[in-house]
Amino acid sequence: MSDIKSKSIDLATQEGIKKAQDENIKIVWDRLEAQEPQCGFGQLGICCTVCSMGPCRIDPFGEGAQVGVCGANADTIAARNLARKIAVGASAHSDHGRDVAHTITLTAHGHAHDYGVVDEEKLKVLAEEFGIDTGKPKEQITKELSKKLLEEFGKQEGDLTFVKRAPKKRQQIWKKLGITPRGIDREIVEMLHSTHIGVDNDYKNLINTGMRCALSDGWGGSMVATDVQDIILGSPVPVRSKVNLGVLKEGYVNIVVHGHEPILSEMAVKAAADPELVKLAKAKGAEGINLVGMCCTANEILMRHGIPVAGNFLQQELAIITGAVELMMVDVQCIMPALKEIASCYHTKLVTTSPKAKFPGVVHIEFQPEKAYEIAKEIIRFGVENFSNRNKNRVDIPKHEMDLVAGFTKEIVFQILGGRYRATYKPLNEAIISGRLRGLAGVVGCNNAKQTHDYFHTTVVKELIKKDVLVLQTGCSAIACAKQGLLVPEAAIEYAGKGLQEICDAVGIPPVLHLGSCVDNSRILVAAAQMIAEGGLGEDLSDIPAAGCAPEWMSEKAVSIGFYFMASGVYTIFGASPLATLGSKNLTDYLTGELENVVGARFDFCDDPFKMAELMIAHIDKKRQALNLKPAMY
Ligand code: BF8
Repeated sequence: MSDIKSKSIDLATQEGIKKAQDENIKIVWDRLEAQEPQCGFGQLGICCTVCSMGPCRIDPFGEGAQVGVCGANADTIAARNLARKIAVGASAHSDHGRDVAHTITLTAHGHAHDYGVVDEEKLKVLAEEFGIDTGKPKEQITKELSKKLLEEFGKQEGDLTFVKRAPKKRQQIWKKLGITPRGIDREIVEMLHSTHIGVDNDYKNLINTGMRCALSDGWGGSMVATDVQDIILGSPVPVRSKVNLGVLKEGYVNIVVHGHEPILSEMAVKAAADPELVKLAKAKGAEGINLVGMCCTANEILMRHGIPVAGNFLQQELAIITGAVELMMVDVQCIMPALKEIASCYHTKLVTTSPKAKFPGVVHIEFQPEKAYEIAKEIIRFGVENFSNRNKNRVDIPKHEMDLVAGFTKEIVFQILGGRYRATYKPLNEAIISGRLRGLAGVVGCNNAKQTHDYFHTTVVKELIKKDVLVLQTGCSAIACAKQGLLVPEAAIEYAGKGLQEICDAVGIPPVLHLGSCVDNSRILVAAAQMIAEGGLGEDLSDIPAAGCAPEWMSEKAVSIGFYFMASGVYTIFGASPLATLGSKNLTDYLTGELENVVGARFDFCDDPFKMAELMIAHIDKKRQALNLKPAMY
């Protein structure tokens, strides 16, 4: 058990690992062990597979080869490798955004009847931003807006429309550096082109291109995804729910939705409550249908419907290992290839739904927005019919679950904090100005099997709220903290400093606010921009007493997120795995030092969550000083 405790601090996860061991099923931590020692060149970012004269590697000790066959040195190789990660991460978020934009287009033209405009207010706000006359009928606005949204992806001239949401000063910085994002697809293509053999050999220029590519994600693809999802699926409002593997229910047909794009999972939520399917479940001997989420899809349906969350990234295999999951439906991103093998050890049906993400030999029921509800019903029915195949003797669901409150958006957070000012950021700004609130922190990102699961997220967050820093979260990081009871208003009493406690008490919010899935990091960008517009906290995002971190990051999307936060002016720390740049001292020094003079923010790498919180707090205090604010009150 001591070995298990080093893998995760989460009790449900520990029990799941134990069950896997007892049943001799290999899971992510076993596979990591089998990979060790991992490739040192890869870890340092100095292995190059860009062309077939390689693979080349640079000797980090300075004795062997210092350039690849083409002449690329460590700086070029490490920067190119990093740049490719940014491009892939940005492409994942942005392609998600495109699919959502495609769905609203189909809806506007009457081809996707299961969707409609749910948040008309937001539709109009967006339409105005895109220069559409909002006096027209809703249907016409939707048609015109959806066309313009799709055009953002292939835009050949001009900047992305959402760039205007950033403070003027930030826009000027981007312009001066030539990193204002243009078409979303264009930035990703240009980034990839730059990394082809013999194109960009200047590591600083590669990072410039990388920042522009990442900005096209944060202020482009991800922002489109978030805003359009709110329009067609509804904008979240605070909602209570439960989290952790204990949300799986023994007597029920358990369906897990896992992945990222909420277009299908939204329909699955409805289909799971369809009387015909509930009746079928009862006829099969179940008490009903229990739909739960995993990873970012979980965050989406949690935010909008209060659907319970079964877990974060490192728990996906463990959900199946409970023996109680009839069906896991997946779409795109963060779905472990190992799931096929794990599911085959149980009765669980794994179902892929995206033409972009298949497994050989796994049932594929392709999702089409035109037949959304029908397809969702087909998948849920498949799960219900599988209930009779469950082996009751192998069912063991960890009893651990925790309450949480989610559903905060840039509008809701600040409406709530607005108090009598309602819907203005003034009280939030004033709380920071007065020092009752020290500042803000975005704590986001994944789990990583190399780190003790959930420990880094929860430790850094506890340290921050103790020092009166309001924490904004998304992704698997939010799920980690929710499992440890940090996402309920009562957590303020136990964990928050006096100033933050007073605010949480007054308005009834948790000290840690769940803003949604990873594309919803765009909500944090816009909220910060609106704080600048409110006044009193400087002229640029880099002036706000705020910092960001991804304590347990692993995915390329996290790299893109880190880059767009940093390029927006937010000091950002990556957790235990540095960005695989350490093989190039020049590049590492640039990212962690000189960039601050270029773009007003820089990165840090840190493998100690206490130290990470200290660095963030020191940065917040430095920003307070620069604004001539009084020191934090408590
Ligand atoms: O988009 S936090 S492990 S699930 S990449 Fe993946 Fe990381 Fe989780 Fe969501 Ni984000």
